[in-house]
Amino acid sequence: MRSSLGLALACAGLSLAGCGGSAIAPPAGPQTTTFPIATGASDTTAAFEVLRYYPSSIVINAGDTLSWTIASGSPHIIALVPSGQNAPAPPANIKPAGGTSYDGTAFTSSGLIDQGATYSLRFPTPGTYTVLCLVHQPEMRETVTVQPAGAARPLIPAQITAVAAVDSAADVNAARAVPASFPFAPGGTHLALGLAPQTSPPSVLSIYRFLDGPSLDAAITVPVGTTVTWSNVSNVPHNVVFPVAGQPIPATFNDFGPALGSSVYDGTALTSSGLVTPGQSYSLTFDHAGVFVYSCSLHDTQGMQSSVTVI
Ligand SMILES: [Cu+2]
Repeated sequence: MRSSLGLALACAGLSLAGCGGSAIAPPAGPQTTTFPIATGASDTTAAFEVLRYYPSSIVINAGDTLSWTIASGSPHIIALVPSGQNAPAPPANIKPAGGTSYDGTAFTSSGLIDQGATYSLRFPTPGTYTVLCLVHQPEMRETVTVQPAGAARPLIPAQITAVAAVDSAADVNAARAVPASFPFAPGGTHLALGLAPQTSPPSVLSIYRFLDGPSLDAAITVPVGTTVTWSNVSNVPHNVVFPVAGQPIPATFNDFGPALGSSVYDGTALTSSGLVTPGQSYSLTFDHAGVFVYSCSLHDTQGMQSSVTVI
C-alpha cells in the first residue's frame, strides 16, 4: 500500500489554513489530546474490506487517548495483550475486558464491536504497545509509542484523520482489483469462499463474497447431481450455510458451530459447512432441482449471499 502521508499532510495543512485561523491543538505541550483511529475500511457494499488500522503506527504523549471507530462492514476486537499473557480464545474473546486506560499490565479489549462503534483508551505510561484485532490476525496490528507528557508529537489529530482518509480510500480501491485474481476456472463449479490477493505474506485486502469468476456474482446454474466446491482463498474464516429451501437461516444458528447435514443437499434440511478457515474447502452435491439461496452466516449482513440453481 502506497503511503500518502505527504499528500494528506498537504491537504490537512490546506484545510486547516482554510478554517480561517480557528484554534487547533498544538503539537507539543502538557495538554492531553485524543487521536482518532479509523479501524478497518470497506466500500458501501462491504464486499471490499481492508484489515488495517489507520494509522498502523502512532506516536502520542502520556495521558493522551486513542479513540478507535469501526470504519468497515466487518466488526473488530481492538485489544492489547500484556507481554507474557494470552488473549482469551474464541468465543470468550468477544467480551470487553479491562478499564478505560492501558498501562501494559492488564489485558484490555473493546470486545467485538460493529461498524460505527467507538472505543477509547487512555495511555498514561510511556512505552511501546501493540494493538491487535483479535478477529483479524496477523493482519491488523498497530504500534503505539507513548512519549513522556509534554514531548513534541509528530502529528496532530487532524493530520491523522486526513492521512487515514486518503490511505483507506486507496486501500479500498486496491481491493476492487482483487476479484481479477480469482484462481479457478471462471463460471465453473469451484467457487471462492472469500478472496484475498495472497495469504502469505498476509494481505490486508479481503473480498467478503462468494465468487465464481473475476466479478462479485457467484450465482450458478448446474444440472442435478453436480457437486459444487467452495475454497476459502481469503484471509478470514467464512462458512457456507444452506437453510431449508425458501427459509431464512434460523435465529438460533451457531455461526461457530460444527458442520450440519450431509454431503448431499435436497433443500429439506439445514446444511452447513461449519467454519471454513483460509486454505480449507467444502463440497456439496445437489440431487434435486430448485433455486437454493445460501449465505455465509458470519457475513450475511454484509451481503455475503448467493444461489445455486439446480436444473
Ligand atoms: Cu464470511
